[in-house]
Amino acid sequence: MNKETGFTRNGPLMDIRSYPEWTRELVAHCDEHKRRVVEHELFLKMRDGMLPTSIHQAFLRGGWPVIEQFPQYMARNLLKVRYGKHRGHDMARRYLIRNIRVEQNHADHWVHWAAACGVDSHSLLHDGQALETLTLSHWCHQVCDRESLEVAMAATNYAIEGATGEWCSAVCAKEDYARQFPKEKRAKAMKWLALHAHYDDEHPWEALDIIVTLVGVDPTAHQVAELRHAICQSHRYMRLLLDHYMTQYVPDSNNEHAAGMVL
Ligand code: HXD
Ligand code: FE
Repeated sequence: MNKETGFTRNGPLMDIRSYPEWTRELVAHCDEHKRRVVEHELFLKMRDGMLPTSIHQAFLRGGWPVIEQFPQYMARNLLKVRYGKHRGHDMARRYLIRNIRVEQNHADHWVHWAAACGVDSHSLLHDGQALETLTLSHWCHQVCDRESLEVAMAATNYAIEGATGEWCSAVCAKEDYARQFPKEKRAKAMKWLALHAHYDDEHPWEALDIIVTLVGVDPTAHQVAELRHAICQSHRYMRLLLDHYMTQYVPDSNNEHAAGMVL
């Protein structure tokens, strides 16, 4: 590694000022795309407990392929790692192995969330999917299969998990959503959301730290452009999925909007 251009973070993990100037510009640029996901109407309606049942259930089904496959995207990236090759590789190795294990439980929590919303696991696992929602999972496979460790981690662990932490926090910011579930079923139904809603969730920052360590303080314009494209592309595909469901939006006439009402 060229010592002149190598990056070792000195400041706090979750402070953008701990990263080189190019990183700050990248994050600022991509945040605009992330915002259009996090503040999407579907999530606002979900937060307010006003998402029609059919859209709510379709969203849970449509999100499933990415949930199910997420550890596999990470496994593809783990295959790119060479122990001792570079400090960034060693950091990625530790992060990916640890988080593949963590994601094992997340798939179960999503299944429980869907069940609490009236989506049985058979239909979750086997029903056909709209093309507009499959594109996110296809993109994740493509980018993790074909692109470098840093670009693929930027698209998945940074972009998708980063935006997800924020939309989950938004949905959990008020009690309205949780209250739709009967008290005795609430904790189980809310587990996936609650786990991803930690506003201080370190995962995307850890991914960013690894990405910056891999490319260093002085990447080429091409490297930065590739990272920017991968991150924004993930946000665009997330939005495509959300837009697809909201095109079907018609307010429930009898106010039977809530997840709990499905039960
Ligand atoms: C969003 C729909 C528009 C898909 C969300 C994907 C979130 C992936 C989060 C990752 O930690 C995997 C998981 O199951 O928890
Ligand atoms: Fe997760």
